[in-house]
Order: sequence, then C-alpha cells, then structure tokens
Amino acid sequence: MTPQQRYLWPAAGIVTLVAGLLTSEAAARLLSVRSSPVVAVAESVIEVLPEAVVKPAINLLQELDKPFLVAVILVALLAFSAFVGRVARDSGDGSAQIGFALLGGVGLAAVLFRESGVGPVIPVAVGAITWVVVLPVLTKPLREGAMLAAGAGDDADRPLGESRRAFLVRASVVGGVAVLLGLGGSVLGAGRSAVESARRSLSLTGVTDPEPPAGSSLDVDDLGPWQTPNDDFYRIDTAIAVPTVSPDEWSLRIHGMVENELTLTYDDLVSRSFTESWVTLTCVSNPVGGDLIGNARWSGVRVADLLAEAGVTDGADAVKQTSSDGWTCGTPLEALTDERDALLAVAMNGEPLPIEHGFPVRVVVPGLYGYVSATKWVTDLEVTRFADFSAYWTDRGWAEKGPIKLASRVDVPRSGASVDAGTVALGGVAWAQHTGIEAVEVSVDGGAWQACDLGTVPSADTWVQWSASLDLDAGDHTVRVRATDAEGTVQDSTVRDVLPDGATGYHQVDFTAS
Ligand SMILES: Nc1nc2c(c(=O)[nH]1)N[C@H]1C(S)=C(S)[C@@H](COP(=O)(O)O)O[C@H]1N2
Ligand SMILES: [Mo]
Repeated sequence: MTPQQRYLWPAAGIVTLVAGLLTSEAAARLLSVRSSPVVAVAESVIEVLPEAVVKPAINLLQELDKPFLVAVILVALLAFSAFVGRVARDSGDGSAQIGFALLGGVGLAAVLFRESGVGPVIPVAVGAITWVVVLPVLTKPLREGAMLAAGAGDDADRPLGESRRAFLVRASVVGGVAVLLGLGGSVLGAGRSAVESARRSLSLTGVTDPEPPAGSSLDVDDLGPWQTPNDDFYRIDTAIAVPTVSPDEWSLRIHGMVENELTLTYDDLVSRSFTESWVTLTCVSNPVGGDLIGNARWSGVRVADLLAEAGVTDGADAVKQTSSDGWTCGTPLEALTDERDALLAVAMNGEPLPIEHGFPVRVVVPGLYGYVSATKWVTDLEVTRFADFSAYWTDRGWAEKGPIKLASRVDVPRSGASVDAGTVALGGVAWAQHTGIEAVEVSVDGGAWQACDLGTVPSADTWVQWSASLDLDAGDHTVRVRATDAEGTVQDSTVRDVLPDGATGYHQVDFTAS
C-alpha cells in the first residue's frame, strides 16, 4: 500500500463525519431545535460528570467551558472517524458503518437526555443516515483501486492514482453538498436567532411575576408543581419548523361579520392594559391519564374587548382563527365574548411567550380544548358562522365544538411503583376548566369512594391538585380516581377514545405495597 492509500482511508472517515455533522446541523437549524447534537452531547457531558470535576473545570475555563468541551468533542470525533476509516479498509464498510451508527447512538442518548419529543431526534437521525450512506460512496474508489493495484504488479501506481482522483472527486462533491446544506440551514435558522433575540430584549409593562396561590401545590412527594414551567409545558402543533414571527412584522386582522374591521400591530396590542390569569390548557388528544395538559399564568388583552370594538354583527356564532403558518380553528363566538378571560396572550408565566408556544401572540380560551381555541402565532380572526367554514382538525374528523371534559389523573404512586405498606400517599390532578372542581374521590381495589383533600385554586379555569393518605396492607393494589365538578356532575366512567371530542373514563394505577 502506498502512503497515499494509507492517508486516504482515514480521510474518507473524516469527510464522512463532517458531512454528517453538517447535514445534522442543517436539520437542527431548519427545525429550530434548541441545540445541535454536538452541543447536546457537550451539555449532557457537563450534566453527567461529577460536580467535583465540572466545578474546577468551569472555574478554570470561565465562560469558555462549553465551547472548550465542544472543541474537545470535535477533536475526539475527528480521531474516531479517522479510525473508522481504517476500520473500513481492514474489516469492510459494514464494520465502519456500525462504528458510525454507534456514534449516532451516543448522540441520540445525549439529545434524549436533555430534550423530549421527535423534533430533537431528527437531526441526529439525519446525521447518522448521512454517515452510513456517504461512507461506502467514498471508500468504493479506494477499495477498487487497491484491488486493481494488487493485480497490477509493477504498474500498481496507475490504478492507485486513478482511485485517488476518483476519491477526491467524490469527497469534494460530498463535502460541497454538505457545506451548502449547512449554509442553507444557517441562513434559514438565522431567522430564528433574530426572533429569539427580539424576544429576549422585550420588556412588557403590565406583565407581572406569577405567584401561584398559597396551597395550590400539595405536599405529596413526586407530585409535580401546580404551575407548569414553560420548559415542561406540553407542546402540540402541526408545524415541522416552528414559525418564527418577529413582533415588528406581526399584525392581527379582525374582520368578517364586524362593523369596523381592525388591524393591530404588536405595539398596538401591548400598549393596552393586560389581563393576567391562570388557565390550564389541555389537548383533546390527551388520553385518560395522559400528560398533554399544563397550567400557566397568561398575560394579554381580552379578545372580548377587541371584538366589542370591532362591533360584531347579528347572526355570527363563530370566529375562525388563522395562524401565520396557515393552521386554522373555529371557536364559538360566545366563548370569546362572555365574561371569561379569553386572551390574546403575549406572556406565559411572566415571560414573553416562548417561540414554541406561539410567540409573539397566541389565543388562550379557558374551558376549550386547544384544537378549537388556542391558536399560536395567531394573525387573523374572522367573525363568521360555523355553517360557513371548516378548520384544520374538523376537516380531519374531530368535532366542531371542543369543550374540555371533566377529568382526573393519579400521579402518585406511578403505575408499577413499589411503596412501603402502611400509610400510603396518593396524589394527582383534576380539571373541569371554566366549571371548576368540587370534589375528588379515590377507590382502592374496587372499594368505596373516599373523599380527597384539594389544593387551593384562584378560579374555575385551572386544574386542582388532590391528595389522600390511606392505610394499605402489603400486596398489589389498584387505585382509581374520579372528580365531581362545581355543577355536581360526576365524571363519566364510560371509556371513550380521544377522537372525536376527547377521552372519558377513570384513570387507574396499579402499584405494589411491601
Ligand atoms: N398555529 C397553531 N396553533 C395551535 C396548534 C397548531 O397546530 N398550530 N395546535 C393547537 C393544539 S391542538 C393545542 S392542544 C395547543 C397546544 O398549545 P401548546 O403547544 O402551547 O401546549 O395549541 C393549539 N394551537
Ligand atoms: Mo390539541
């Protein structure tokens, strides 16, 4: 083997690595995933390393700890990929591809360690697929060259020279395409950074720090907080890339069956006085016991006031809402004009809306599932009649009206948990937004329903935490929960699927006491 061949194999590994890093970076930018896979690995390393190591290192490197770690990881990746290039020569492409797949596995673990959902996984998958596909493309000319050279005796230089040229052509094409994709991703991703920094520099007068009411979170181990932090708030939307709308370019048109059509800019909106209220948002796709629900303090302008200014004309019964990305929903006019605080929200838990949750402006309507009310990145409200339009999810078989159904959930103990026999703490949440929860009861092992303690809530628009403490013998147990709303209606035990208008049935958890 000539010296040329010796360095070309590791080079094939390195070009493959770089191509995959660039495509994965492009995917991360395009999807507006918070951090690229390499940064995710660095962040996970910081979290996983014992504090004894991290603290002095951070002190030593000051602010540079993350870039430094990213650099170390990149060097390690280069060394690893050069090695994998050699593996391709000695043991074939299959073994080398396994090497890259393992690397992808590490990236995947790091990303899942920090974020959930499919969004952040896609860039890692894109990178790993690039690696597996590109490697044989680059090694093919090298392998052919080596074989021809082996049979060519004294003329070995010719096939080697040709294979080297073929390799360089392929490497340049692969590298060029990857760089273009990377650049494309950054250009498109730059929109996100600009909006992110516009968001950070906003200071909204009238948005106060949220103070959860005393007694809203009950003291039960492992029961989550009553207020859901923005980072933990469930996210549901049809957007593959999150819409990035800057406050400067945002405007809202209110039109249709109104006397005066209105168009509001962001400045128009935030110069009005804000209403701040706690509202628990829920998704119609939340199964019994599911976690597509979260409770936040929203600040914004009452939709009812704007509709009053626009002057709704007789005969209208709906508002068709449209977002900047073309998603639509239909909301009963009444829910937007009655005494409840349906809001054009600009802040969530005291901060400008996170981009994922609809920045700069979204709608929040107490008592209605998100798919008929909670338009993120909202830009258009058309006052109309249900008979005259259909919307994104109603076109796909979901019900036209989506009032949130009375429901409850057991959070503690978790399903399958082992607890100490004796006094066992139970806890969870119950909700009937805009009606309110009157009582929550649990039944253990099919026994009598027993009343639970309830947390304090500021209004009927939020979930309520419940707790109970029961004496249980050693053995397997089942706990079921049911709620009663403020109108005296007991939760429906009929098991129904989420389609077309929300699940019903009692949540049940099995656990063992010992
Ligand atoms: N623009 C837009 N807004 C949307 C959606 C969407 O797909 N696009 N999904 C809705 C649904 S189904 C729900 S449950 C809520 C979820 O809001 P969240 O992601 O802030 O929790 O947003 C609603 N608003
Ligand atoms: Mo939803």
